[in-house]
Amino acid sequence: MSPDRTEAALRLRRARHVVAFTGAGISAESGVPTFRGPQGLWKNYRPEDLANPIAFERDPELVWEWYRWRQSIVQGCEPNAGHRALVDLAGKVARTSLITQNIDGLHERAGSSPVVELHGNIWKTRCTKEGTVRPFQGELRCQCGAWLRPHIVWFGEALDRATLEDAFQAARTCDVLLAVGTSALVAPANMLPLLARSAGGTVIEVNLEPTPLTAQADFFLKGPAGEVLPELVRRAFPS
Ligand code: BJW
Repeated sequence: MSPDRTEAALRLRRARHVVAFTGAGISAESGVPTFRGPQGLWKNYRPEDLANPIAFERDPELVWEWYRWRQSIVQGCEPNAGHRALVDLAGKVARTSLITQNIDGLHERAGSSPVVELHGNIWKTRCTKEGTVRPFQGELRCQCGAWLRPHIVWFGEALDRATLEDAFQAARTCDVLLAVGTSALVAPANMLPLLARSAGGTVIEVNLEPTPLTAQADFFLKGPAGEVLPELVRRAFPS
């Protein structure tokens, strides 16, 4: 392990409150496509055509077709060693907060609880008229007759205020924030590592490549989350 990794592991070991802030990259090794980059979902689909409320108003069936296709991908995927390392970590630190931008539900399936889902969940629907949130059960219309939509935060939509405030508070008060597999491009979620850093917390970034966050992170651990995270947790808490 490089000196950087040793020092990062030491900070993790000393931490009393750790925030794990994850993005699409942590699920990539499970087979869930990321959004941006050469293999990204949005190489083939323009987000502005599908992931926004106007697109849904224009053509709900087309948007649902895209989400049903993505559900079918996620359904065939299993949590990987990166997800599991965060479950292990939670058993070793006094307090952990798992905050994800992912909508795939793989953290829960790995055994993490609670999981703060900033951008919603692909397995939930919301009635466009009544606002009721329910598990997805195949139907696209509510009993009231209105369209159900994926319970996902699209571009231009506000994140749930209380959820976001709790996430900000966790970032402000943590000793270490692990930013894993996110391009750190999408606001307001990308503010979390910066809040942690400006409140005196240590920011450890895990990614295949540098991001706009890298220059501000204390540590940049380059590599796949499914390898870097288990190694980091093992190093911080040797049994
Ligand atoms: C690995 C790896 C491995 C790979 N190991 N690493 C101009 C116009 C319009 C809007 C805006 C604008 N400028 C700013 C905005 C705001 C906008 C925004 O930030 N846009 C930016 C793109 C510029 N934000 C919003 O619109 C948000 N809402 C908002 O601001 O509301 C304001 C408001 C306030 C009050 C009232 C009303 C409104 C909402 C954002 C919602 C984001 N939703 C999405 C799509 C959901 C739909 C869907 O899934 O179908 O959520 S966007 C998409 O990006 C998705 C993700 O959660 C999010 C973040 O992506 P993430 O996770 O970082 O993935 P990638 O693919 O970008 O990166 C993967 C990374 O992993 C890479 O770095 C790889 O290297 C790495 N990696 N394999 C480790 N194995």
